[in-house]
Amino acid sequence: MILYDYWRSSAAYRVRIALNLKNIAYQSVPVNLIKDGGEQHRPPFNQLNPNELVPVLIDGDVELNQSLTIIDYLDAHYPEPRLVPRDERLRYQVTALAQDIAIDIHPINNLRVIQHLSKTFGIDDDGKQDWMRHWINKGFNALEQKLTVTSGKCCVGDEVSLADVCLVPQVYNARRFGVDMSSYPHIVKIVSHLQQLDAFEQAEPEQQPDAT
Ligand SMILES: N[C@@H](CCC(=O)N[C@@H](CS)C(=O)NCC(=O)O)C(=O)O
Repeated sequence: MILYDYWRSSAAYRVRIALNLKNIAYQSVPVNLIKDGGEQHRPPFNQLNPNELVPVLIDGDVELNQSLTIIDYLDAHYPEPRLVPRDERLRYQVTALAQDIAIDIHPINNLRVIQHLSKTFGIDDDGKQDWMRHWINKGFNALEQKLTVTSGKCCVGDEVSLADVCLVPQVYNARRFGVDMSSYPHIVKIVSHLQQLDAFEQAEPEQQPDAT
């Protein structure tokens, strides 16, 4: 399997965690999102994914983008451990939490959004940090409340799921942009537990070969 990856990409970080949890060996192909304007915008990568976003996963003749779709594919073909539970109630809890992060929080904080804020609207570094923190805090406030109901050691009960796979990279981003995590005790406790697991530790941005 080949993963088009970038060490600081939180969407790619989700897929790295999922691959590690399922013990799937893969080759990482780094796509530098920053250097010379970003390799994602040039061939060969933009021919592979016209969205110009990582991750992309290749498994034989299967080519997939979108981290949640990639993880859905992995769950179907490499079912142990399952990241989306079969139980209907748990499944909806897990997928809603994962989408709260991957669909509602993450996209508005993406690199291309931040670059557009500065290039088109002249927003300075303080303004960009403020934007990031605002939207992460808005999402985390809701998430924290939901986790008081659903969580055990993990986001939903004690089993690692897709929600955890999305949470850890989002908290990495939050810390990177100086979000005060003291208002989110459930999130902090869950992430402390998950970070001790090998699959999560080995997927950390600073552990990746292209980390600078
Ligand atoms: N919805 C996509 C999001 C992918 C995405 O936003 N990737 C970011 C890194 S986390 C990216 O490649 N950004 C490049 C850019 O903004 O130019 C997924 O879940 O895979």
